[in-house]
Amino acid sequence: MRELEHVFNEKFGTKGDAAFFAPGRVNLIGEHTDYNGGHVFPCALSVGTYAVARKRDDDVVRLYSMNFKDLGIIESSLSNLAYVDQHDWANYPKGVIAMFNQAGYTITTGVDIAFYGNIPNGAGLSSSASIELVTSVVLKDLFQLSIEMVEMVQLSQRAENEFVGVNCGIMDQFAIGMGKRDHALLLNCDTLDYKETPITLSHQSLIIANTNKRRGLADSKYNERRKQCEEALIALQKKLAIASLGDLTEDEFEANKHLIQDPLARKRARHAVYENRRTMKAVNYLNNGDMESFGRLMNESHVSLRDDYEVTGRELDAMVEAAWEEGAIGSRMTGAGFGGCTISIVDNEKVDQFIANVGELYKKQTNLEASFYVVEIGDGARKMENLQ
Ligand code: NG1
Ligand code: MG
Repeated sequence: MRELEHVFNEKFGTKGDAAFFAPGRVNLIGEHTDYNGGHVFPCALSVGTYAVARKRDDDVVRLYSMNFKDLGIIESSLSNLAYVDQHDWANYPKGVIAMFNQAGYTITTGVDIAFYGNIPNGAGLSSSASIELVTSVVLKDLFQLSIEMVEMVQLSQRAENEFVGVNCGIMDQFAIGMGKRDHALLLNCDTLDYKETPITLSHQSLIIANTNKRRGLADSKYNERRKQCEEALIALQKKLAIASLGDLTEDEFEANKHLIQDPLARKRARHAVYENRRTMKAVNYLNNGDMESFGRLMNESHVSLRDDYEVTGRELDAMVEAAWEEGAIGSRMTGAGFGGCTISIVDNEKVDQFIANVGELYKKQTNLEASFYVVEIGDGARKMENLQ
């Protein structure tokens, strides 16, 4: 943080007004359900993106990231905040400023913002949504906007959908905006109703394992899965008055699945329906202190993502199988899939051995080096302090 303040002074030649933070996120269960109107169960992490920012008196927007030093300061003007390919990461904060303006939260002058993130990049822990939300809290504070966090979450998602062009659901931005220390959020992605659920990890640890397999064609496959689910929904709507796959119970699905002609679309929809219900059940178990059953449903989630949704791949499967072998209470891929990370719940006394053995087993299977993080669940996006 102090280093970021220093970098701000050095790059922009003056002190920042204030410092801000937004976490990364990890999803415990409920995968590929957000855009299907189902439930997700993510939590905010203690790692994330820091920002130091200053309001300017002209209309210049200058953005700098310590994580992308090579790109230097990226300069735009408020009157011309278009997406620019070479601006790379800076399109996220630019998009947020543009969406605030579009929604009538007028950003009256330019800003200087310096960023530093300690989320492992491209691992599916949502560094992009973290940048979006930290930018949102910067704007709210510097321009004294009267805007609720939920709306900042929605504007951040729109920045990603409409400005950057990634057709993501609401989960990442919601978890990062609304997260609460030592809690996960059971979120209904249709209504945005949510419940903060305490995660009491007195005897267990949450471990993220990065496969260090790049996600490759993730975006196009992500959009393909979305399309197949939409197709399935339209077929079911011929008979059922439902708004999303999240509205169906398993039994209703089984009784009507013949309406979905394409066997692939049927499989994708089956995952979406069962995963949504599984998520609700899993959180019930957790509320009753039954971590074992919660873990078992995490495992079932992975199997469904592997066999029905087909978004895991060799690396994620190898990591999860190694975790199961090493006695994880539960282990599954997390995020979009095709690479990226897994999340496991492990007994405290096994953690060191778990990391060593899973790393070794994984390497044997894939020839890749895994990275491990023992996770702390932190608070959502916020202002940290005034600097003037
Ligand atoms: P990640 O792994 O952060 O790309 C993606 C979507 C989420 C959600 C999950 C699958 C983006 C930015 N986010 O997560 O909205 O659909 O996949 O559950 O694409
Ligand atoms: Mg992302």
